[in-house]
Amino acid sequence: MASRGRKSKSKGVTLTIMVVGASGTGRTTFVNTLCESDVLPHKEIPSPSTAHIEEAIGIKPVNVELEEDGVRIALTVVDTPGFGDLIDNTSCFGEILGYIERQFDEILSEETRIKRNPRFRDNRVHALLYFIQPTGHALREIDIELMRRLSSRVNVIPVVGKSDSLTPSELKAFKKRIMEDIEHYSIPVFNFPYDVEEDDEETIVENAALRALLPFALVGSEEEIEVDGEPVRVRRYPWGLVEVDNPKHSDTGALRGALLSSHLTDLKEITHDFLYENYRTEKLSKTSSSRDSTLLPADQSNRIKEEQLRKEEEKLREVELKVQREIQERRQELLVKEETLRNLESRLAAQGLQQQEGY
Ligand SMILES: Nc1nc2c(ncn2[C@@H]2O[C@H](COP(=O)(O)OP(=O)(O)O)[C@@H](O)[C@H]2O)c(=O)[nH]1
Ligand SMILES: [Mg+2]
Repeated sequence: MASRGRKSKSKGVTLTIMVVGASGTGRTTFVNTLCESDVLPHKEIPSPSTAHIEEAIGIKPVNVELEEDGVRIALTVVDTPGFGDLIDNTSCFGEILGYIERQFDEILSEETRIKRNPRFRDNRVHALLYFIQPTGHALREIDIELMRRLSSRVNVIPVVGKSDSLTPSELKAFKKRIMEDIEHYSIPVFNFPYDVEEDDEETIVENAALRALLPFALVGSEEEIEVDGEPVRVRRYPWGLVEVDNPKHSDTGALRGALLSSHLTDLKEITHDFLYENYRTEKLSKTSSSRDSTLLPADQSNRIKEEQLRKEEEKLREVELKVQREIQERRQELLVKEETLRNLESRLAAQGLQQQEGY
């Protein structure tokens, strides 16, 4: 996408982010770090007697007002039950995908209403942060499967949670393996798409730099200390401090900037123009076969090409509908004329009969 997310300064924008991943990967802490306040509570460590409760709690979005670069952002954060908390992870996954699709369904039904509901809220999820455990190994099969399935419905951004558990060289190798897997399995994650021919130099450089950081190495903390009179969010260890916003320590600041500022508009546009549009087409065409063979482009630039193709197709469809409508109108006119003719004929015939009888 070409445009950078410069939005009008005063009006404010909305954004919805979802966090998904194994339990204990630092999702809740990250959300509180991003929002710079404790918006999400930490749940108790699940025990066999409480494990069933989380299932009943389900997915609850939380709203928070933020300001980034002078732009007011009404941020909605959707925390999800962690994989591994429950014995059956498929129900957990179904709940997450179900939530995302339900927001699409709501737009779909709102769009088809004759009278719009002025209080309608668009709750579509614009970015899903998929938390990978900092194992230093490779992606697990479940991560590959879940990211792949979620990618056709939402912008998936892979992140490594609690990345301070790995040394810089371990982290570098881990990131590399993860991206190799993502490429190998053609998982269409959000990769800061750009077009070398169409986009301006600044966008290309910025997007390429963010792409090179994938998966973002995150560090979260709920503790702030003062350094030279400035608040700094840190994790405190006997051997030193990890500063959340220090680019030498983590990619947390880079991800925040991308989500809340530079790529906010891109994420929303791709959600509406591509992901939602695909869902709508599938839903409306109702061909069950199209469901599993959903377009899963290996690269974001394919998404854009597909989007253009889709628009062409839509135009063609419109022309076809228009022609059909015209044919239908002509047909109606013809029917009316035929009817008039028949009436005239029968009247003439009746007159002829009367005249014959008159003689
Ligand atoms: N080392 C490290 N630990 C973290 C980080 N973020 C969270 N934690 C700790 O990991 C544990 C689980 O974090 P939590 O945010 O509740 O994970 P969630 O289950 O994914 O929501 C807590 O003890 C956190 O203090 C991090 O960036 N680095
Ligand atoms: Mg949590």
